[in-house]
Amino acid sequence: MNTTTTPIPSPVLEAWGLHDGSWQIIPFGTGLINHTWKLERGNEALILQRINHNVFKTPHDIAHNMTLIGDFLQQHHPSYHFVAVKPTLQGQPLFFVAGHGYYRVFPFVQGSHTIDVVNTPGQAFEAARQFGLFTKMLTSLDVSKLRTTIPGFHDLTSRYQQFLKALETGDRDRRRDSAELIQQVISFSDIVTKFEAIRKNPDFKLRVIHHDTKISNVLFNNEQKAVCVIDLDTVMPGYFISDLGDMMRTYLSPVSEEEKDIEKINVRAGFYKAIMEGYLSAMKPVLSQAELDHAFYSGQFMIFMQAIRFLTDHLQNDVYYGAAYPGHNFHRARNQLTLLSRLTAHEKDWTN
Ligand code: GN1
Ligand code: MG
Repeated sequence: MNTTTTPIPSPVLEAWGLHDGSWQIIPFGTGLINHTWKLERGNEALILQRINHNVFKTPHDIAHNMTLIGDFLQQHHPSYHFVAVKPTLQGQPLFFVAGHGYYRVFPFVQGSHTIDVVNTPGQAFEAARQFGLFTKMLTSLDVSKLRTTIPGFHDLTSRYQQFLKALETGDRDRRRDSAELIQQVISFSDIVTKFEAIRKNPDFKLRVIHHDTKISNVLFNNEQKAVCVIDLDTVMPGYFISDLGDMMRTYLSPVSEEEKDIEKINVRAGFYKAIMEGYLSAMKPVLSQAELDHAFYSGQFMIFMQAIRFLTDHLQNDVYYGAAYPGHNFHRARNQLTLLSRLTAHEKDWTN
């Protein structure tokens, strides 16, 4: 869990020559996994991040992927604004401090801003188009050259197995108190069966997928146009359903996964349309018919997987996501299962 009080060891600032006291250091962003700070001096700005080593066990694989993608884009799409890391004074992409972990620095893209909540269909369209363009531009990059930064990250089958295991081994009281949510998860298990079919279907291509397409991972300019995507740690081979689906998961409802009042959760039809139009404006030429036929399913896939991840973590005493209040991951899971039901209610209208 991201806390804002974590100090930055001085060798880190020294590694990039940022230790002369002239930089103002401010905790930044809302990510759950890594720690992020913004460094400001006059009109200069940088982003410093500590990579969560429990989650990303091989940070050099992230650096490898970023170099591969950065070089490919530089060669084939030089006008794309790829945010490459700023190397240390020694020319390294990462800096390791024993007992603290791996750090890296990015330039802050001047004139850009991020948003935390999708308020208009135009924002959804812009973001979806950028995530689509990202994958499309990288279509001819050999995905087998990319390293897997989190094994099994969006493997729904294995996530479901972890959930079933937590039903046996998780905290006894939490299992009892979660009985209703557990039943809801089980009632949606055909989403796993469909995923298994996708994995066996040769018409589903492994592509360069972002795997975390929340709106705060898109940089917007002052004209409210999306410029590029960021937070590339989970970029690795995957299926398009991960990216399209995570946008449905995070843009459709006016309230986020943090909302405890499930009455406020709602699927906004205009935003569904905007996500689809934005994503397909980039990706339609490269998707197969079988992939296109699973556009709606992608939302169910991602919302279900996130519900399982939150509920599994709750049953396992919040070891992965942490909890800012008792029952935090229970409420997040309940939120996601509500969203899944509300999306599924549109299944007949939105699939053809
Ligand atoms: C984590 O750290 P953050 O917020 O970018 C998680 C995503 C989840 C998300 C849920 C590496 O992303 O998969 O969808 O929380 N990232 C990892 O808010 O587990
Ligand atoms: Mg992320």
